[in-house]
Amino acid sequence: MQKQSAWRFRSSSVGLIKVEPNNEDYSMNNGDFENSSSTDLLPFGKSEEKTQLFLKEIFEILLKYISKSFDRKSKILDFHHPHQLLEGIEGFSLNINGEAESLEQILVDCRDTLKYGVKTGHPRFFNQLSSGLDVVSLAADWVTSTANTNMFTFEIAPVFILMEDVIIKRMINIIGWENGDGIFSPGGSINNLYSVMLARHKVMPDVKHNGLRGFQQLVMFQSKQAHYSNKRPAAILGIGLNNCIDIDVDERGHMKPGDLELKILQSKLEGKVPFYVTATAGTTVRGAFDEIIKISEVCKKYGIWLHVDAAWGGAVMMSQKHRHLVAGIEMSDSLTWNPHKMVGVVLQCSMLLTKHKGLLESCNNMRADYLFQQDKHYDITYDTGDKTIQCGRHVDVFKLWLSWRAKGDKGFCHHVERCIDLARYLVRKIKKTPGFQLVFQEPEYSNVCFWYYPPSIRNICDETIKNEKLGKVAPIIKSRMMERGSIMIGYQPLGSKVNFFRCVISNYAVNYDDIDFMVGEIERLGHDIEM
Ligand code: ABU
Repeated sequence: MQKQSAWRFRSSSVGLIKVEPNNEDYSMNNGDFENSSSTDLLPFGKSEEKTQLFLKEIFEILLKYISKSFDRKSKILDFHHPHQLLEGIEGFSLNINGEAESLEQILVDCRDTLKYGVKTGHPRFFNQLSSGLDVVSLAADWVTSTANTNMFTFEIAPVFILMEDVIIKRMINIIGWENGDGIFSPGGSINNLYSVMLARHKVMPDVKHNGLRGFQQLVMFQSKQAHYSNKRPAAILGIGLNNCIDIDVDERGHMKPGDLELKILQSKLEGKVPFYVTATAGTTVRGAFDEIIKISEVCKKYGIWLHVDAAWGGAVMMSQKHRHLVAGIEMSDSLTWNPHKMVGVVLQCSMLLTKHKGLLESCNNMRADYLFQQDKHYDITYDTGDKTIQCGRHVDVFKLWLSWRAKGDKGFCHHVERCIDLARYLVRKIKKTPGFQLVFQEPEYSNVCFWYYPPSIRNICDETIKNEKLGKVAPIIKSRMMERGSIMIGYQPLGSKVNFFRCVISNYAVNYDDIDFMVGEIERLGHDIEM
């Protein structure tokens, strides 16, 4: 369906000016997008003006969306079921029918795409570890996309490659390693995979050329509450999920070092080679921090690689007040950190860091001589693409670099401390609000896990029946949240705990009123649930 754009632009001696649709100049100077197509834009149409008008219109759409994202009166989402979106709503069609559409339609498509999406920057979006809409890193993403380059060589991305080097060196310093290396990749799961590859390459470098046949069976370990991506490398790398051993956690959700040592010894008795342990800094559901010092002592005793999955919790390194949560992090061999989570850099921005300089290169290099020529006229150590498992690699560093420039260490520190303060406020609120119950008493980070008991189940004496009913409450409230579009919070079971809400605070736009609103809204949406 064709729709009209709200604003037009025309050129003048002072540049492009915005013209309202009924302005008399409009018909003469508008972009006439209805009768234009992509071939009227650069480089085809030789029309710099048309290109500018089109992009200004896109910019207007984005500005409106950004304002709405921060507006508490606007809905977080306008929920529709998959079949409704596929069938088309108010003319919004997902079909690719092979025809070239007008630029007017392209603008409408952009507007509709945002309209039916989720405003993850909204201050009442608590659904994921990554939330918020950081304006500086958003600007960086626009700059990055405009540069549209690739991170494999200094030759085509000189500034971004050096920025990556600068950021990696700064992180090595913050962690407390003497030396090291790192890479940005598409997310924490890939970086956890990298770390297993490095650990295996260190202990069995010949696997790279000869494959696994003839080598002893490797075994790796992580806590029962570690992120699932810590296990997937076992499947990908031929280690096998059965050789990926879960370690028990204590009542705070911390991996038990004693159980780790026991299971390492068991694997050795079976003739296997324990080679890799993941400690988690900020577990996905409850935000627990494994005790790195104790785990590193076990790893050191048996010569095992220690990886810290700090994708979520690594941001505490920016705060003197909370850094104690990752005490001993300098004893790790590698670390994953996602600035797109707690410090709010726009997606995606994730890095793998290791203290073993040169290992990424020797593990992954393929020496493709069409790309990584050894006889270039500049320092080819900056052709970092051969350290990765990718070829093409998106520029993710600039979002973090620019954000750090704009906010400084202090800005990141405030971000983490504010989110943790808000979470503690929510804990206090839950403790004193009837019908709410914390799943875990004293959260370490900004994850707050809780149940809501509707009045109809509060007085049930049989705990089994009560629990069974309780497990159905969160999914019902979640569906109502999404239909109303007022708030979003995730839920899940964990071990023997039935479905509970996990509120995560990582958005700097959240304030104390939003926390009050969340508790009130859950009550409004759930008080009448009868089972
Ligand atoms: N990479 C894990 C993120 C999952 C979450 O937002 O809960």
